[in-house]
Amino acid sequence: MDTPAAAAAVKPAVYGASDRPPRGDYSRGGAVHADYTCPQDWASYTPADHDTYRRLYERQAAQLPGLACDAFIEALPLLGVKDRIPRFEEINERLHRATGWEIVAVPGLIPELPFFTLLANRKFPVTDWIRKPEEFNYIVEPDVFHDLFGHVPMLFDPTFADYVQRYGAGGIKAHELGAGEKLSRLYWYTVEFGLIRQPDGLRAYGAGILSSVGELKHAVLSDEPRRLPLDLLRAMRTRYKIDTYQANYFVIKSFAELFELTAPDFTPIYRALEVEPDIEAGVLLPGETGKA
Ligand code: HBI
Ligand code: FE
Repeated sequence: MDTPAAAAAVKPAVYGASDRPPRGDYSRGGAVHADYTCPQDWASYTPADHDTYRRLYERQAAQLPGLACDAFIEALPLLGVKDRIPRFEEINERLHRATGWEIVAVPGLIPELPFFTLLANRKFPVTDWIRKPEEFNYIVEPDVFHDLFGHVPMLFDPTFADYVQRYGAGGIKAHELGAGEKLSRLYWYTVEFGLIRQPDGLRAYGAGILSSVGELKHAVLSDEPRRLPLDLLRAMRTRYKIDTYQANYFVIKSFAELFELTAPDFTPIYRALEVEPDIEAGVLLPGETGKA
C-alpha cells in the first residue's frame, strides 16, 4: 500500500471490513501525501455543508450538560466557530499551545500504520469532508463533525493528549508485532467509546459517544449496556460492533489512570492475548456485575 490511491482501492480495514468504497477522494490530483495528509479543502465546502455542521454542533452541544465529561465541556469552545466548518489552522494555533498537538486533514479512514504514526507525532487525522444533509442522524464513516467535535476538544487535556500520543507510539510497535487489531480495541473502548466516573457521576469522554445524538444518553443513562472497569486485557479481548450502540462500555476514574495503563511494555500482554479467547461484546464473565 505505497500510495494513498492504491490504499484506497483496498479500503483500510478499519472499524471492521466493509465492502463499500471509501467516501473520501484519496487521490485529489496528487494533493494527498504519502502519510495520507492533505490540505483541508476548505473552499470546497458548500453553504449546505456549513449549515450541516452548524446544525450538528447546535444539537449536540445542547445535550452535553450532565452527560459529557468536564474536560470536554471546558475545551469545546476552543474549537472556535460553531456556525460553519472551522479552518483547521484556526484550531491548531490554540491546540499546539495547549498540548503540542495539531490536527491534520486526511481524505477519510487511513490504514493502521500511517494512523498510528500520525498519533505518535501528535498529529490527529481529521477527515475533512462532511456528511450529506440526509445523513444528519447517522453516518458510518467518521466525517469532519465526528473528528472535530468528537475528538479534538479532548486533545486539549494534557493527560489525555499524552495518552493518545503514547497510544500511537505503542500502535507502531503493535503493528510490527501483528497485534494492531487487539490494540485497536483499546482505542475503540477508550478514545472512541470511553466513559469516566467523575465525583459527580458517570460521564462520556469517547468521541464516538460525544458526537452521537442518540448514544450520548444511552451510554451514560441507560441501564441496558454493561459497564466494566477499564482493564487492559479485558478490553483488548473484547470485540466491538461498528454499526449499533455499544453493548458494553469501559469506565475509568481519571485520565491519569488511562495514561498509566500505557506505561508497561505490551509485548507480554500481546503474548497473553494469544492464548486468551476473544469475548463477545455485551457478555459478562463470572464475577463481573457490569455496573462499574
Ligand atoms: N483513520 N482517519 C482515521 N481515523 C481513525 O479514527 C482511524 C483511522 N484508521 C484506523 C483507525 N482509526 C483504528 O482502526 C485504529 O484503532 C487503528
Ligand atoms: Fe473517531
